[in-house]
Amino acid sequence: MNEKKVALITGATSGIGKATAEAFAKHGINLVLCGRRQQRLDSIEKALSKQTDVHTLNFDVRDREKTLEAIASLPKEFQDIDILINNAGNAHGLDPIQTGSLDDWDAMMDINVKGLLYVSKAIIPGMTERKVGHIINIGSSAGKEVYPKGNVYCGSKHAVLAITEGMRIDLNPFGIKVTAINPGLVETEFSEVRFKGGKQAEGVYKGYKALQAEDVAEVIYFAVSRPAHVNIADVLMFCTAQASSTVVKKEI
Ligand code: NDP
Ligand code: 8X3
Repeated sequence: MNEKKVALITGATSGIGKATAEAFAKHGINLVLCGRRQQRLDSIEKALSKQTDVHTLNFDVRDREKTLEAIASLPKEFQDIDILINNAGNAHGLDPIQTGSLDDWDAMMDINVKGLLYVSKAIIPGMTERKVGHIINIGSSAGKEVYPKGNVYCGSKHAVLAITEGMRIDLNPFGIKVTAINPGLVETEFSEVRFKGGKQAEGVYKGYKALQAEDVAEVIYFAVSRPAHVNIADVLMFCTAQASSTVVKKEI
């Protein structure tokens, strides 16, 4: 019997997901790493296979059938997922509601909310059957506090928090832990995606030390490494320079 835990991480090709994969590999957790960029999946698999067993899955979480098929295709040794990190997601655009783009809105609701649900749908039945498991949903400070022009992204992350709380209640009879990790500003590819590679992204992390992906990964590992009777239900974490979604002390 394989006694090592298996974690499935969505959005493992960069930022918080990749840092979490690295932290888990260091602690010998076997990994199912998901994302759409195959080259990155290959190079992360190559690096982390030195420390633990790794399997990769390439699918877009917006595609319901592909998501369910990919997870159903897991080889036997990776099928029993102990830890699910629902991390894939991004902001798309930063516009007032009156001029926001329908494509951006679709992307945020389809990836951040519906994608999280599709992945969860594929994995929860195994957890309820085995009466064990830990689901960590990566929300955001934007899921607790709305900021100007954040409208739909904040809405998607408020939905993630509500879904997380609902999961915790519904899965309580099965002994499954459910955790919300809600970071503020983290220096990843997030702003490049939000601003579609545009110049605006360059200034986001300037003039202060933002959270690094590794800072969030450490908290995620802390949550998954608590004793069986302890569940970290909800974490809000900021860098020291950030006090709220709109208050950030910058030295410029
Ligand atoms: P990155 O842009 O660095 O990483 C996003 C990850 O999500 C990538 O691995 C990407 O992989 C994956 N992803 C995006 N869209 C899809 C899709 N349609 N299907 C499958 N995978 C997808 O950003 P972060 O690491 O910062 O973001 C990770 C999570 O953290 C997100 O949910 C984000 O909302 C949240 N967050 C981020 C904060 C920040 O300031 N950075 C703060 C608070 C929360 P690929 O492109 O290969 O598919
Ligand atoms: C990411 C943090 O403040 O850019 O969720 O929305 S923020």
